[in-house]
Amino acid sequence: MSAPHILYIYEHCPFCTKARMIFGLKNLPYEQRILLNDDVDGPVRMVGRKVVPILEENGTFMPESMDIVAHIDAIGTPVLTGETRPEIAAWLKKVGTPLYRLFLPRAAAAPLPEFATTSARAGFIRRKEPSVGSFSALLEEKTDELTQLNAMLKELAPLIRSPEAVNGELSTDDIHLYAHLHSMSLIRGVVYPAEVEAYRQAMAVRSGVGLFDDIAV
Ligand SMILES: N[C@@H](CCC(=O)N[C@@H](CS)C(=O)NCC(=O)O)C(=O)O
Repeated sequence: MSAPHILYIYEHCPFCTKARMIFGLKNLPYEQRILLNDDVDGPVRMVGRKVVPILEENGTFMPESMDIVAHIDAIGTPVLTGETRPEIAAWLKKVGTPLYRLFLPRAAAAPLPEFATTSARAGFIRRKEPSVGSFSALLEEKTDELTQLNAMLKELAPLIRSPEAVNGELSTDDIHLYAHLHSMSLIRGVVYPAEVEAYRQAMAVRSGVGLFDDIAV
């Protein structure tokens, strides 16, 4: 029998990482369908706008990553039962700006299925480059953003209570944190302190969402 859930995603999309993670954390099967980045009609037909992730369940469609996470977690015994911590939210907020600036040009260059056609890749570059400035400058090996990111990872290390769950028990903080670290894994030159590295590796296995380390630019 085919899986009762279909998830429409882009591989580079951090919100999609969040939706994918909950299936792995709960050990539930799902079918993943990767849309081309310039496929407008597909998502519009499903949810009325161009957006991913989209969850299909019994012919109905649900957007919004954290709604999908909550919906799937409610099946059987929930796993995201731990408390969240404000210091994790604060760290995620802070890291967002340098991460986004370094991540976008690398996503645009990566061999990802959502960019399998020239028009899909070109459209992404056209839409995203104005928001962060020249992609080529941000692809330099040494940038202020990379220095900032590495300093911030040193601050994250002591906040990690266990490689299995940032707060000791799985919570939505793990969903947000691993989605950030997953995006970060596309950036070459990032230095992961031991605690962060242990967490990344454990969460990759537990969530079933593999890191981009092998294709980092
Ligand atoms: N609030 C939404 C945001 C989803 C989102 O922004 N997805 C991006 C991809 S990372 C998207 O589909 N953007 C429209 C586009 O690429 O044209 C969620 O949490 O699921």
